[in-house]
Amino acid sequence: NFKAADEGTILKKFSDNEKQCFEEVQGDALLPFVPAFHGVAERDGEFFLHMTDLLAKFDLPNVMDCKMGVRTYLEEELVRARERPKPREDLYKKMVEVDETGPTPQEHSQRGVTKPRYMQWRETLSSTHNLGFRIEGIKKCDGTCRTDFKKTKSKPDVIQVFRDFVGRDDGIVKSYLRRLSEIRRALQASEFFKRHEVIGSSLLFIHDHTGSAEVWIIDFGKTTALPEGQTLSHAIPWQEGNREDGYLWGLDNLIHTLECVSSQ
Ligand code: 4IP
Ligand code: ADP
Ligand code: MN
Repeated sequence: NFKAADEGTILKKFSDNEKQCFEEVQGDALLPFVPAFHGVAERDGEFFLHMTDLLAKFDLPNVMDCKMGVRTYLEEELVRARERPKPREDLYKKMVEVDETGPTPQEHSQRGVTKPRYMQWRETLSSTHNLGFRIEGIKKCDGTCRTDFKKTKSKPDVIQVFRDFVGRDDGIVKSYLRRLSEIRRALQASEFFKRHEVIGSSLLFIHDHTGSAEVWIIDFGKTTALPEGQTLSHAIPWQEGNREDGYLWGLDNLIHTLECVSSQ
């Protein structure tokens, strides 16, 4: 999905939706927390979004991707699955790999689960449902990569993963917390945030041995504008039809979780 590009930049596989978000965020309060967008680029007949490589300034960075919100799929995916259920074998296999007993007897016999069913299962197994965010992956400075956080659900479990990620460095935690409260303030001032349903977006945590620590808002692939005049609170529970994403509720839980990391 990604390609290296000129010094300090990367290319992400083109999506019209994400391009639109990058354009709408220009001039918004969120701009300082989103990778700089350098337009659309073409390579070998394929289109990409050209953006700043957030890792470029770091020396052997440690990176964590936290997917934000209580819901990780679009309401329209739910409607579609209800009207015309399309059981998928790839999602069934991914489910079985994590938990043999995940699929219902019917899903076992058809060897398929629908997309929202898979996504909801992922949400309740991980911390998405109970905390409003989840750890998707971690890449450490030594090159090791971990994405086996599908069952990391409880707050103590998440604290443990964060503690390992920061190497028990309180200075890093403090910097992360400062940055998160800046992001929180920017979100509350943002017109873009008010008018968009933010689904599947992540906060990218990056730090290195020099003590640099930053958090960035990434991935607008499934962030969608609301109809004219409609806004979201991002903090009240989701009920089908209200399009709430729980982003701010998740951010508050994330901040509180990180506060627990430093206090021990
Ligand atoms: C993946 O599940 C992720 O949720 C993907 O989201 C999602 O793509 C995939 O849906 C789904 O199978 P696992 O993380 O358990 O592998 P992301 O791209 O944010 O990682 P979408 O397109 O919904 O974002 P499919 O339909 O691409 O399989
Ligand atoms: P996807 O839509 O495939 O989920 P993301 O935008 O979430 O793509 O990016 C996937 C991963 O790529 C992130 O977890 C992060 O590690 C890396 N990444 C994304 N954008 C950037 C960026 N601007 N600079 C550096 N790394 C990035
Ligand atoms: Mn993503």
